[in-house]
Amino acid sequence: MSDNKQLSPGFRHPSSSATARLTGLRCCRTTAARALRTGLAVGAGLFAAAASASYSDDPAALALVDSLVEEHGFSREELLAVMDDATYQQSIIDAITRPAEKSKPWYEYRAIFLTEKREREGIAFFREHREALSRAQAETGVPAELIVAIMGVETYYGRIAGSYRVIDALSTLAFDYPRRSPFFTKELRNFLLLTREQGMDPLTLKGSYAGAMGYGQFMPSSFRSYAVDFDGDGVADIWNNPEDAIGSVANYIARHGWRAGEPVVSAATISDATPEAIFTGKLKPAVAAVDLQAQGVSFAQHVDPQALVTPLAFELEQGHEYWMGLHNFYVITRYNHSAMYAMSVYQLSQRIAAGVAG
Ligand SMILES: [Ca+2]
Repeated sequence: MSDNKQLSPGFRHPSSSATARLTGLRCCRTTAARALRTGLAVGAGLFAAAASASYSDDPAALALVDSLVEEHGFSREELLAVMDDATYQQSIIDAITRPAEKSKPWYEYRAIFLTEKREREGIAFFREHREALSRAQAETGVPAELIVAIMGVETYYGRIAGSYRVIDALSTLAFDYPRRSPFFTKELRNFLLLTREQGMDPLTLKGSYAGAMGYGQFMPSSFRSYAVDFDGDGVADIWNNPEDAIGSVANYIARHGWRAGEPVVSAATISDATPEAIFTGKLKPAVAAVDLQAQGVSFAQHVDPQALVTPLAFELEQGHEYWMGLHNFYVITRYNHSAMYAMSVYQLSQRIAAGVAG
């Protein structure tokens, strides 16, 4: 979730804290576009409407309020107050509609995430939170260094976790971005539910322009499914409490099927006889290792011949490097649906583990 245009848990669209922070123009909170939307952009009325652009008079927002009142027993007055405070942000629309960057080749992508600085900060984070990380690993089987690496790639270990109010991000995208309105309306609903469940103020929580929150950039639906109160104080605070963030990321990975002790990838070489068609671009392992061996693929590590793998070709400045992704590699892509994302996280995790041990 950075300028790599990747996704937050549960988020299926380009998003990223890093992208959000690159586009954090806060000058235009209320704009002519919002005024146009409200149908008041006539003469001086444009500025009057722009100055008070909230969502308490928006029919779709009112429909959401109705359903939360009816189905979940919310106070209508309280929800209307929230919607009145929720503010359209043109910069959020600008960020989500920005043309997707040309996807970077691996050698450029890894240069963003596999840096000495990120490695150094990861080692420090690991040492500082060793107790919580060990406990999370013991309870879930997810390696401590993997938990740290995910937070490192997502938010620089919680340091850069987004500066938009979540209520503004989700309201703007739910009610003023028709193409993704159903998705973001569902996330806004989950956000209002989770803040009530956790006793949090929906008007103060911060996140990315797409509403991804905290150290691990959870979308609200992911929060409600996977966030945990890992220090036992009664609240799952993935924004300010690294212990809760650690437990939550571990739980997310565990619940997506992590198999403790199994490898993630094997380096591989191919032969002249290996058909290019084995590189399907699919993330889910679907071919038995033994069948790939029959097509000239050699595995650098021992892999169960019957294990399903997915062949991966990563572009270097010259040529490619080849990897065979195993089940646990696929599990990492459940956090963010990209092979380069999963490989960056994995390789960062290995560097952090080596640094902590060394
Ligand atoms: Ca807690």
